[in-house]
Amino acid sequence: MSVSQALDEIKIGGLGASRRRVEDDRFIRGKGNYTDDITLPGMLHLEILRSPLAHARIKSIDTSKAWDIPGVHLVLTGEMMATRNLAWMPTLSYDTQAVLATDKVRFQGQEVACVIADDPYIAKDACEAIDVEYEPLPAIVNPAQAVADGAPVIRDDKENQPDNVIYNWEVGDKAGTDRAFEQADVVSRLRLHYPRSHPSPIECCGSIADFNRATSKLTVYMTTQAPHIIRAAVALVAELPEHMIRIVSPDIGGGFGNKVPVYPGYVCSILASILLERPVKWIEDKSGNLISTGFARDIYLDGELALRKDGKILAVRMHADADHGAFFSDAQPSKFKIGLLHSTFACYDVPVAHLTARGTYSNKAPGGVAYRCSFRVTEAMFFQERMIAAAAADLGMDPAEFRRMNFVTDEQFPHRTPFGFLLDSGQYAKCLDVGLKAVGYEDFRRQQEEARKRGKLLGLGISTMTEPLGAGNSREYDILGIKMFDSAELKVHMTGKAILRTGAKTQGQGHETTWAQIVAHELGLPAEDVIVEEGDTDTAPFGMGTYASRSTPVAGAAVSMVARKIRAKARRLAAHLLEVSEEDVEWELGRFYVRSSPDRGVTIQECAMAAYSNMPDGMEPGLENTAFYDPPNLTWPFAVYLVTVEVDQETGVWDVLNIVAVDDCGVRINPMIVEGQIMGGLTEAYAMANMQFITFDAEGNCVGANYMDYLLPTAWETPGFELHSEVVTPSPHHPIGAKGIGECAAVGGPAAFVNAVIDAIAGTGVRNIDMPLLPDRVWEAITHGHDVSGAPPVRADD
Ligand code: MCN
Ligand code: CUN
Repeated sequence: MSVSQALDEIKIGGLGASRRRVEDDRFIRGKGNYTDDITLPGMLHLEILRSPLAHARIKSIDTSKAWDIPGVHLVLTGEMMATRNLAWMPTLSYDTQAVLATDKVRFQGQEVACVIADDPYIAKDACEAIDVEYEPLPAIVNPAQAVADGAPVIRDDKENQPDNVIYNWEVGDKAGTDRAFEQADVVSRLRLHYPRSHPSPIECCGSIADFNRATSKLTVYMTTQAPHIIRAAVALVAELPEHMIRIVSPDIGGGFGNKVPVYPGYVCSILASILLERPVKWIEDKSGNLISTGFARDIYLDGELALRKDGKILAVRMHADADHGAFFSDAQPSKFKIGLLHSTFACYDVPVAHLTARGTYSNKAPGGVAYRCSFRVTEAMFFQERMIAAAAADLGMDPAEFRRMNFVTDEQFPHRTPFGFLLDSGQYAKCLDVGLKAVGYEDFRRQQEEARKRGKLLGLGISTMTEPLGAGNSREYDILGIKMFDSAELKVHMTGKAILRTGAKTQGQGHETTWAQIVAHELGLPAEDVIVEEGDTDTAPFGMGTYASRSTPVAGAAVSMVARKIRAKARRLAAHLLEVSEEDVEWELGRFYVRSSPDRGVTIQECAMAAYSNMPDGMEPGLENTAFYDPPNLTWPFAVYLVTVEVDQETGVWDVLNIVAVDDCGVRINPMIVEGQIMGGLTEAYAMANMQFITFDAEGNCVGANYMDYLLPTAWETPGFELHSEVVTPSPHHPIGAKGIGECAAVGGPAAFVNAVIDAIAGTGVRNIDMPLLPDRVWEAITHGHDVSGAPPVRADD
């Protein structure tokens, strides 16, 4: 793009414009329309009774006192759900999940019963009036307990499930990897636990189901990141005809993966509305959200690198033990049981690798994937970068140099990884150079030496990452057999104003702003003339929703493609208006002109008017179209994050001195929004590394299901960031060269913080401290010179 073209684009709010977020007008003024803002005539309220125990047999449930409370309309139990075949529902990972418990409770906070009443307070009181008699069973809170001899079988509801193992899975070349290890000069090993973490968006989950007996239509307003998938799931589970189901995602107050899964509350509100023929609203409270929904991670990683003395990586060997909680309900679209964990080491040129993974049940809320993650890529990159740091230390090599010598080089793209992924493009060494310069690498190393002499601990952590973003393509990715692609529909009105709808669903990412910018880029219409709508299955074209930072790679590409279809028709209209043949018409941003006399031209707006008022003979009127986009490959953004810290030896408290981020996500549609995504991700990364403590004791009690332990950093705690955008490697297969960015900093960030703290205490012999790096853990590591595990169960004195 020439400079004058780029300036023209900025003028109309096109590609590269840091256009202000149009959605913020209503958000900042308190005029958003969230699920809980919606009130329907005659609406009732649903509250859920949750299990206080992690594992127990249900001996009896007495709901009589709850029914007697004035204002109560319905009390639902598992037994009643079972009469409609709804006590259990299928999960997206081909398991089953209890909607309301029947035989047993399997995690603390599990849904046992629910009450529908005139208001939420009556419903809550009535929940407390329900008597449940439990017979406690021993609880399992980690994979080692799950597979121990004599472990109680959590899923005794299932046939052919004699133990707690969900799957054993492997990928890669075992024999080749074994051979490479035999030839290694040095073998470096690391084990760690990536703790449970929780997306905790500001808005909790909720739904309003409204079944209209007269029309037989079910409308559900709900907090979902993927409305069309929910419509398909409701059609299957509730056996309702698909065209009689309308799912509407209004404004969403943050998703972060929390709003991908299907929760029992949604199902109960739908059934209650069908039974009562009135709208039923369920809005989760904060502790309900923290204890029962969408956990992520909880994985034990153990790996080895085979290394040559000079630093070349010869092979990677890795084992993962994933704790999925009581139900295998991963909402991920790949056929790989462990998600995309095997994207690990993708940015390094590793000749051969082998990964094994085992998934187990435990007495915890279901979880595994889904917190700014692209399905375990977060764990993959964390392990990779912690392992790289440990290996560099074992070799006595500079960690930056060690990375550089093992990177996939610019000439190697497209690059096939040993686990089978195909990397599209990147300039890894260049990003690293920008980062090292920005952080003042050499200088910092000198300061660190000097500070150490004075007894002060400074550390620098590097994390580099690449991430497979944009599920699918449809050849390899599907959900319950529905192929992964996405869509956009563009209607250009006669005055040149337009409405764009996509199958994605923004939850704060800014689609209403950025999609209009893509249309502006493709058609030359000012972005402000394009409104964007998502989230209503009755109006939006079919799409798979927003997660895995797939919106830009897939729905965003569909926006480009539909705009190009519109432009192709506009060209025929222009030829007609200019009275020349189509071949003689040239395009520049917003205008067609005659090649031989550039002064003779028509604007895109004139073409729009002609589509309704002056079309050539035989042409179908109107200027509307739809595009479905099936990407040929994932997009692979790259990033380098560098963090410097100071650790206080006396207390184990650590402070961040500096954070430098170099992100290459290809062409940036809106640089300001991209920076916002990176800052948000780094804030979450910092929170996970530093302060977010949520775990389990030996009885399976969830410790930290509150914002006193599971801290959300505010502007006060959050360090400042220095962001760099000078490296741009377009994705070769994306229509505008954009790659995803939404998760990168949350994926790659955590290792930079941990590496910095471990670097600061180098010399103590400590290889690992599990996140969160709470002061007592860091203090213990320094004082006793040993690794500190954060694996549950927590000790009684914690
Ligand atoms: N963008 C851009 N140029 C690029 C890439 C992206 O301008 N090269 C813009 C996009 O147009 C979009 C935003 O950046 O406005 C994020 O785009 P993308 O990377 O495509 O990610 P998605 O829109 O698919 O968002 C999903 C991603 C995920 S999976 C999680 S989890 C997460 C995240 O986004 N949840 C979020 N960021 C979040 N940000 C907010 N505010 N709220 C959430 O719930
Ligand atoms: Cu994995 S969390 Mo986001 O993909 O919705």
